[in-house]
Amino acid sequence: MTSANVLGQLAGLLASGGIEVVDCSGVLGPETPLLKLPPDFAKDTPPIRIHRISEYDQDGPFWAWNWLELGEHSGTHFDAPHHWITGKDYPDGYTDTLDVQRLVAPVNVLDFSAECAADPDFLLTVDHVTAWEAEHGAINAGEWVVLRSDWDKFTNDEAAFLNANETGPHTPGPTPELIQYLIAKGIVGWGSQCIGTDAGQAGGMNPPYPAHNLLHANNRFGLASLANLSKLPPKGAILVAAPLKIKNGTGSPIRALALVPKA
Ligand code: 23J
Ligand code: MN
Repeated sequence: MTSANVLGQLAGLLASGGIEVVDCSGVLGPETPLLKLPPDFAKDTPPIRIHRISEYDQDGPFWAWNWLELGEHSGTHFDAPHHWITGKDYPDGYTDTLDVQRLVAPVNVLDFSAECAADPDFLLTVDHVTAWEAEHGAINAGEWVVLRSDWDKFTNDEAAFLNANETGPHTPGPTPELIQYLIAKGIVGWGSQCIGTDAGQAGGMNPPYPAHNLLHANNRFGLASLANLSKLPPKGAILVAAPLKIKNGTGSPIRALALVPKA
């Protein structure tokens, strides 16, 4: 089958609904949960603001438009390699220089939502993932891997989403060894439904923030605050996760879209 035939079939299935486009982004606005760094770091990402320019009024009689005030790492978003010091030297590690061929890829959806509900500090390990692979099939080079925690159920409640107390944030994420394992497999990137790609307690890991540190050291991508992963199969969907082409950008909000075969 030629690639033209495949795309033609894809077009037909998209039109008929045989392939469903699932929205894996949350709403981006003033209520969107934002990262709060530990107090020893100086600056947080600023509040998201949507400013009206005009709405069919004296400032623009026939048109409505807004301008945005927001950090790159806001809401459902993409981490480019240049985001972390370990990835700073990749010429193709910025939002405007990365290889877009890598942004559209099969996605492995690892459902550990029950474990995350039982323990907000749940850490996904190599043993969890090798067991998952034995059941669902191998994770391959060139694929996305995302942890389904169903954390998007907290998206309308920032305190619940961040789940922080006097010991810091408590949200699930990967172990350093798991990230190393996935990098060795050749994945394009790792995604989470929480505020960042790392666990809430990842500042105390070795290395600190291993998803950030190791993924970006190896020119891989991160995805955060993904939504609706419960609508995706473990394997068989294709994820499109494309950042804005921000000049020298370290990340960007995304409209993450999954192409899912209808059951
Ligand atoms: C800046 C500093 C630390 C972290 C982060 C950003 C993120 O999680 C992010 O959005 O990339 S941990
Ligand atoms: Mn980020």
